[in-house]
Amino acid sequence: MTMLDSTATDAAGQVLVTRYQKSVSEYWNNEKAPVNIRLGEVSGTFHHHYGIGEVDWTVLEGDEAGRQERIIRELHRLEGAQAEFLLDQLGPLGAGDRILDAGSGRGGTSFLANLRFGCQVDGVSISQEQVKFANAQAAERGVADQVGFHFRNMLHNEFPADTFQAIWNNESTMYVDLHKLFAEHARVLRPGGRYVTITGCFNDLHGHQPSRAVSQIDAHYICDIHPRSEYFAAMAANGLIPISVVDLTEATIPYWELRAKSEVASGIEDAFLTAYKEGSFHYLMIAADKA
Ligand code: GPP
Ligand code: MG
Repeated sequence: MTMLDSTATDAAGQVLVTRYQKSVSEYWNNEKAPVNIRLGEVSGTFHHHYGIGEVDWTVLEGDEAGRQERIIRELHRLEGAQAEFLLDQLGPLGAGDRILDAGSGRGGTSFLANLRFGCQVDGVSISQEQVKFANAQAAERGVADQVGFHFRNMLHNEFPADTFQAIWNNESTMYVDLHKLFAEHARVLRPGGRYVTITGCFNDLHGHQPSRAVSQIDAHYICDIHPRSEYFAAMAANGLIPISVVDLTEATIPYWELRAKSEVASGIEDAFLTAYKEGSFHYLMIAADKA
């Protein structure tokens, strides 16, 4: 083994601690779903989250040949709207602030954040391929000095305490233990800093197990969707004080209705529509401040 090999192995060993984390990393290293790549190619901003807002259903009208392309553009527009809504919640940020994208995927939300706030953005992902892709994008966009992606674990992110004015998870909390996650976020957030997540969580009003449809979503992504109450319990336990909660469930259903009609549908659309419509699953935005 060369020195380089041993360094790479050691680094990977530190970042990926559990067998579960290794399997999640492997999943995202190999992921090239058209529903993500073709949507990303519309504008060059690649997202790994869903969309919100009213669908322009006229995309279904008109010539058959262009219909699928119009659907893809519309899905991408709704995903962009979701990311912009998340950024709306981050509070006032200046060029001197640092912000963290926990579970940064191919970098979409990070780049939109940098465009809006002009500040330094760090993204962490346990997928080496996603980190490579996102850093290549940063170079291509000419913002590599401001936006950087790291092969790191959001549960031990390796940044010094009190580094960030804002941190977000855009649909990435379902891969980790919330108590560990929020303890780590609280460590690196500056006092008064803002935390925001948009997430799917199961409705534990009537029980502590996820519904069949939610379990199907878990199996599809190899994730572990948390109950709604756990977000607030884990925030409270870690000095993160909620300031705003928005139920986006109604706002995301049209995205899924349209996605189900797309040639890039992945097969998970019916599970989301069932879960949302039967009330066993919510799409929530939660914002909190660090005490
Ligand atoms: C979005 O990623 C989904 C996840 C990261 C995990 C599950 C999220 C929940 C809210 C339950 P994606 O854009 O890669 O998914 P897809 O390929 O289905 O578009
Ligand atoms: Mg997607």
